[in-house]
Amino acid sequence: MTVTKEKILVIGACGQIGVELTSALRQLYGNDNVLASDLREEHPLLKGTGPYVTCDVMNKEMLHVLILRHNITQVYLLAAILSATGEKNPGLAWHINMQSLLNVLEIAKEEKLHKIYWPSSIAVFGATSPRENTPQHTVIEPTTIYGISKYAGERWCEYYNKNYGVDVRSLRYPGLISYKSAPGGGTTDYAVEIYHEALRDQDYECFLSEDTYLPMMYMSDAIRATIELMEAPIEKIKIRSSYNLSGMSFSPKEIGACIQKHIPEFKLTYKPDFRQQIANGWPQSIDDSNAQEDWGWKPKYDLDSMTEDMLLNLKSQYS
Ligand code: NAD
Ligand code: AKB
Repeated sequence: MTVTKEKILVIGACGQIGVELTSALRQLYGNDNVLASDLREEHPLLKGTGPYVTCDVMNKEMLHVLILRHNITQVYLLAAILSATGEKNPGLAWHINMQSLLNVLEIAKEEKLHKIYWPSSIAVFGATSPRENTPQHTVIEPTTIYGISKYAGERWCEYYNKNYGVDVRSLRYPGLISYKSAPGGGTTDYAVEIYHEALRDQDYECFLSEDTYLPMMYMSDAIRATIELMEAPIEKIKIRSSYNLSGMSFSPKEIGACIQKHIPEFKLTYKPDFRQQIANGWPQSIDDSNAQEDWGWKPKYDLDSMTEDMLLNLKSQYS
């Protein structure tokens, strides 16, 4: 393949991360050099900002043709089934999360693509991992099908890097909080819903208990981390499974109190459902010293600054 400049394909571009990552990549590489794709219709925020195709990542032949036809050199694979949706249909979650990754890794190997990005999650950890400051290397026994698929995916990434030289890079994202595109069926989604409901009804019934601490991150930090990882010189990337990544840690009660500083009448109640059990098996906070040391990771947002920014941006959407 003779390509002189980077051409990027984002798969799952209409999801919570995809919309913002595609926009950030278009700013960096130029609109025409970032091809957005998804099963769904193009997201309104992407319309008019660059090329878009409908593509099912499970159809390997079509994906292969698309990559060749557009001279793609890098793929960001974001299509997946998240934790809560995955528990409702484990077979489908396993099939989609695994086969999508294998399709991309195999094409990357055959076509010698320059770089691949694939996100893992804090969901790889389970109840037998240390819950506070969970280290990079520790006991990893995930109990959700989502976590199992992410852990298996990490092993595949390392395997393709070590055995075939595929430059695949990965982050274990915490729960991500954003206002541009809605979250897609995760256990941490409450931390997005709560802002919408605080502004709409001043009332939110949380599906996790008040003291459930989870690792979280504001989307702009997650996008910056992704781009910094992908732009880092190859010799700095020492972990080829997936890097722990940390932003902040809080409970529903704490985020509620933070919102009440801006909306004093906001009322928060709790009705834990099946997602409580998923959250109970996940870490409360993450040790990301490998990411800090290897490629200089540092988050910017804490709970207060994120809340201020979320409310400011959502207020203008609701008015
Ligand atoms: P999302 O559900 O919001 O978006 C996924 C997108 O993939 C959707 O637009 C969906 O239409 C698309 N998709 C699904 N099946 C497809 C297929 N067969 N072909 C093409 N597209 C398909 O998910 P997200 O939150 O943006 O997550 C992206 C990635 O980041 C996933 O791998 C997820 O596990 C990971 N991650 C997300 C979070 C988070 O808090 N959002 C945290 C940790 C890891
Ligand atoms: C989920 O809750 O499933 C995701 C994640 C932490 O991977 N947000």
